[in-house]
Amino acid sequence: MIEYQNLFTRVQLRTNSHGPAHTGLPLPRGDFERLGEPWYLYWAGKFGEAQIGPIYLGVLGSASIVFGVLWFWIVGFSMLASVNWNIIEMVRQLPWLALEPPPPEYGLRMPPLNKGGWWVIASFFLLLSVMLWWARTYVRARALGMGTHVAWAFASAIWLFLVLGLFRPVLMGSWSEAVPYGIFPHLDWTSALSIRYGNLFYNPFHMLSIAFLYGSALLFAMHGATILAVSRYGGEREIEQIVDRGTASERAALFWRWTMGFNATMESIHRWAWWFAVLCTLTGGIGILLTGTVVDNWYLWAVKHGVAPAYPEVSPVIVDPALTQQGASK
Ligand code: 07D
Repeated sequence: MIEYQNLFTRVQLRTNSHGPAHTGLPLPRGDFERLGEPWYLYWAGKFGEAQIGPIYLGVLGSASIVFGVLWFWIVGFSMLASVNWNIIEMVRQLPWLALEPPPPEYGLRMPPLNKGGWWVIASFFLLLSVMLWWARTYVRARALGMGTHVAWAFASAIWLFLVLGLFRPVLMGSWSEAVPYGIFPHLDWTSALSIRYGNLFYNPFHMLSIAFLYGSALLFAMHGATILAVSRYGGEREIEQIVDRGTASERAALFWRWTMGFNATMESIHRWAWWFAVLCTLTGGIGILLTGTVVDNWYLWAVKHGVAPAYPEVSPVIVDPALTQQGASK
């Protein structure tokens, strides 16, 4: 029986010795030209397709990159300024450096540049960049006659991004609630938010988000492993699987039916994957939006709703810190 080979013996398609490389489908009227002569990279061919380019940039892509670079520059130069413009120190301390949002006293007003003003400006540019990139995923999919599933999945991630940096700070009445730009500082922010609001583990939407995160990893592993396991029968070659039904996808399905009594189909596995990924950030965004706006202490919320047991009353009764004198003055 013929067995397909993969990875180590993969034939890398190179058309330049046989004619011009395929640049893709004709573009709709009004579109720009694709940029760049296609070229080939052997190692890219190990990870994906060996052909690099051409790329379509267009108005949305170009504008998104310009605003993204502006955001990156503002964050980078702010970090450099914070170490007295010393490049060596910037490299040494990079994981600890940050561009922080304004302090609480400014609320939602525009603070001086070095008191969070740069953070506001940088965030505005990042917002533009991300939204333009989203529009690009939508428009490019349409130009290819595709569905817009990638754009809507991306929109779910953008929902969490907007909750973290825009919707929740606005509802809380302060930019200081938003996430700082920086490697460890943004991690410290998550930790501080969790502690301030009574441990995010008790937030049911954080629980759901984790279930979908872990579920996505599990599904991805199962699907990836299944397809690789039948690639010796050409399982990863989608066209052959459609036009020449044979042993690969049927065998993959049978494996799961034998193993767990039920199997996904070639189509449904991708719907499962899409929903798990989308629901991770969708539920996550709901959880963060409720934190501090509707629920002030997730542990006490969980005790109240019978999710968590109360500590035995061997020590003084636990009072919501936000309701104490010290909490109220914060
Ligand atoms: C963040 C948003 C989309 C991003 C976009 C990209 C740019 C530009 C830059 C190229 C990822 C914008 C573009 C920025 C790019 C360049 C240069 C998506 C994001 C559109 N947690 N936790 C989650 C776990 C704890 C906390 C989600 C596990 C503690 C907070 C996820 C554990 C504390 C928040 C998750 C754990 C805490 C979360 C994120 C274990 C303190 C959130 C899902 C085992 C550390 C976020 C509801 C995601 C959320 C979130 C997992 C523990 C705090 C499921 C496994 C108890 C504050 N946590 N967590 O896809 O949604 O993020 O919460 O301990 O905000 Mg958590």
